[in-house]
Amino acid sequence: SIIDSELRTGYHFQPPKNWINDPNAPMYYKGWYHLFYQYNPKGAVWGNIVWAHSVSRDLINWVALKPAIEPSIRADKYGCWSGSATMMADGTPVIMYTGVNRPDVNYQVQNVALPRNGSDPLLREWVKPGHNPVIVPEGGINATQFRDPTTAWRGADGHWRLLVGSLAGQSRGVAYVYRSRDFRRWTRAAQPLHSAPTGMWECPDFYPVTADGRREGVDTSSAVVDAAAARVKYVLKNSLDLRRYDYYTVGTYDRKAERYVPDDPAGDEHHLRYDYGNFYASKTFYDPAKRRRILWGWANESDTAADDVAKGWAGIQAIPRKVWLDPSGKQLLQWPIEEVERLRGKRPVILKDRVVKPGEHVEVTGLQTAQADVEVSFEVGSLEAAERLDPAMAYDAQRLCSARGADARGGVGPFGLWVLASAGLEEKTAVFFRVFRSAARGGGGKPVVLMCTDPTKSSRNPNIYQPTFAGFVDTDITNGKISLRSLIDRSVVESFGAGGKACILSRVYPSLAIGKNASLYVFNNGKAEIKVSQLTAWEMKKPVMMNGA
Ligand code: DQQ
Repeated sequence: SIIDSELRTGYHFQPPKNWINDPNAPMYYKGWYHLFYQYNPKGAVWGNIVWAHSVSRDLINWVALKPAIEPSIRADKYGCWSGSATMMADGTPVIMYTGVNRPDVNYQVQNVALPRNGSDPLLREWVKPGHNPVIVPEGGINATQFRDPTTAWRGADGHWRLLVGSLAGQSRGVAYVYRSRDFRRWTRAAQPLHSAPTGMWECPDFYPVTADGRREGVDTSSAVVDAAAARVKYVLKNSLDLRRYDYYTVGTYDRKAERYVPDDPAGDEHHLRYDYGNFYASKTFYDPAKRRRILWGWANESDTAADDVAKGWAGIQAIPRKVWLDPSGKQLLQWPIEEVERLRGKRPVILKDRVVKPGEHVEVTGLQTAQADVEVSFEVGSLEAAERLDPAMAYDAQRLCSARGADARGGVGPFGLWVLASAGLEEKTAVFFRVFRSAARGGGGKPVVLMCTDPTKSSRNPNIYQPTFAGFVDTDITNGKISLRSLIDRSVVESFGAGGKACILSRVYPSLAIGKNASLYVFNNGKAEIKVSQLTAWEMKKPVMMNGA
């Protein structure tokens, strides 16, 4: 049956049971990483939302503490929704979160919570000062679409600024700016930081990134100083309620006007995403211990709600990713945090210089792959056979991929991995590339790379939602080389194409390809021969996830 304990993830973050959604207020404090998240203490469906709290030394092994924030005041009686943490000048964190204060409609206000005891590195107790709520919807703001405050940043004037996501009119996503001197009295800036006709903006995130090719992160507030010394760009991310994807743009922040301007004027419509799969309501934080910016994101289930109730759990957090600006300045790069490599088993299976002919597939044997980390470098012999890209599909990777899935013979590709494959290949999830020749004006035959995850054969269970996910990879494949990494974890396939230029997380629910019966293959369904220059596959150990409440 679908309700198989073999489908529970091994190394992705999950509490022992119940529903989880958005990651909240990730931070590093006195040697510990903190993760809070939206949690239903009473079941495996969304509702009764509190802030669950876990702590870790390494972002991999976790101790669950008791919930940090639960409904207890008038301003959050009907829900403690998403929010973020900000480090005050003296090093103590403050959490700002959305409270729902009416039972009939989701009327939303913003509240703060403070650690009861800042000398406790685990920050077990949080108190809500009496002056809550600190921000209420007024001046024509839609009170039922007004939530998810960001981490605040400090301007040169010493005042704090933060964003609250909202919807103006029927369809305009908005990020309102609020300013405060003391984190207590907040006033809204006359103009929003940014807006676009994309529907409601949930969980905005706004942060600086170094623009000089370094991978180092920048503290959300220190950019004031850094902007002069190093070149800094800004990223604005919004979670689009209507589409359920996390979109971002890269741009500049005009501090004087308090506005953000995307570099690409069409950027708001161009839909760069953190992940082209199941990944939502994400949030970054600056990790001062390793001077990097880390991205957390939530991946929902794609089985039925009835399955979730039967399993007793729903929702996972994706493996935390380091994010930095691509040297081109046009997009971000993402890579699983290095700590995850500590879970790799000692003896990886390695394949070298293995040619995979058109129509051929090669099994990777000698290890268990239901819970594995696989890195592959491919080399395409010739791009001659690349299919012509239908201009009508040139901006719609997803449509292109569902029309030309893993089993549709192509020219250059589809080639890639079959993961969580059953012995007779009745079940398999394909993660692959397909190279097209651009027919677009000026595109002049330029190779266009599509990355795709095709789960349409992932389970024999008929009641599963199996969406194909895809994105274009902005990489130069003229030398024939491209890489792929997949983190496979029983019901998760989390893949990174071309060194993190495109990422796709997919949830799958095999009925045969579970536990020891899950296999891994390299496949080639194109006309062009491909070569696996190197494939390294590791079994992944289970981290410690214990209860410390
Ligand atoms: N989830 C929270 C909201 C947020 C949404 C409620 C995004 O604060 O807008 O659980 O998934």
